[in-house]
Amino acid sequence: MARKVSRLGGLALAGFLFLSGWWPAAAQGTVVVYCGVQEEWCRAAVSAFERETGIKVAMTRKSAGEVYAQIKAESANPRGDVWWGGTGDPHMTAAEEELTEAYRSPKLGELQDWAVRQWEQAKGRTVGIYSGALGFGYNTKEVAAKKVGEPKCWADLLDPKLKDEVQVADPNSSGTAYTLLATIVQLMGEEKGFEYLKALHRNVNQYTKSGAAPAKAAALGETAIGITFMHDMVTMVVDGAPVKVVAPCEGTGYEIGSMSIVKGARNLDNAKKWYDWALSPAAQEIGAKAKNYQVPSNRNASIPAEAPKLGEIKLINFDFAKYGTSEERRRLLSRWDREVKNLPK
Ligand code: S7P
Repeated sequence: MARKVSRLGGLALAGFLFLSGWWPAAAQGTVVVYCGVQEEWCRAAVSAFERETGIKVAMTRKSAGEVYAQIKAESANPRGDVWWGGTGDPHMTAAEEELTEAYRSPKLGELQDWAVRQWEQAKGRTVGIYSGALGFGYNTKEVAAKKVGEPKCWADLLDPKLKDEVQVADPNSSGTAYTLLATIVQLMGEEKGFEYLKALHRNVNQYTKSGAAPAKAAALGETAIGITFMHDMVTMVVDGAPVKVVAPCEGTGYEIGSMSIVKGARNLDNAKKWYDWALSPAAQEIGAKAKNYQVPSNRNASIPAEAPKLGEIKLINFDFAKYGTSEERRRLLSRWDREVKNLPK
């Protein structure tokens, strides 16, 4: 009798641990996802995956540079299984530092060339899941009130009338802002590029942690101009904000949003299931339903009508291999910290 009671107690305890999420991950069939896209898309993807596979997902949303730093800090005792989304450069850096696992998905053959190139350059440790161009957006009412012409070029953001009216993220935490840094250096050359960034600093009201925050601030009129990926500004337009999206006239950089499996992932099989699923057309089409308008990497996924047309934007020949290396990333970020971030205005 006593043994029966204690067995029932054990079952009750197991049930409680299962329901409260304390059951060991492998036994419960879970996967830990570090998500780099916008929260709404992260949540929509998690619900769809859980519904379709029955695998429970523990998800945290963070900016690209933050996920990279977290995976590096946890490398002796990995906690995450998959890093899904976020700009490709820190995924490339993590690949070079062997913080992530090589994997050939059966879906690889369905992907656009740029997505496969990312996988090849990273020796299979990361893969492209979407693409999008960098640009800026402005609040039409705020810009009109400042009596400046409609900004069309990077150069226009230096107008002294825009003092404290431009917002962009900090490239240490944000993949968007690191893309800006690498874009300006490639577009103008490093010395002229840093001169530009120093001049821009005079007009910057805040370096935010997350890359998309300036889009929300521009939509609310908290800043006249926000530098973000163009698709993040499009989301504001779709929501009815008085925002105009600009592809800078001098040309601009772009991202290959990426996905990697964490080296030493505790739930490796489920991580691979997420990875294969995330490369499928249906999974990639969830982005647009959550008002995220990147270009998906699966050739069979439909491109959202709202997505900025990459073929019509003057894109630079972005050197993802170079700007994704640890050395270049460290060097550029420390130069930016030294010469730009703390510059008095
Ligand atoms: O909002 C979507 C998106 O712009 O976010 C990712 C990117 O890493 C931005 O976040 P952070 O700048 O905060 O890192 C992009 O990959 C993606 O297109």
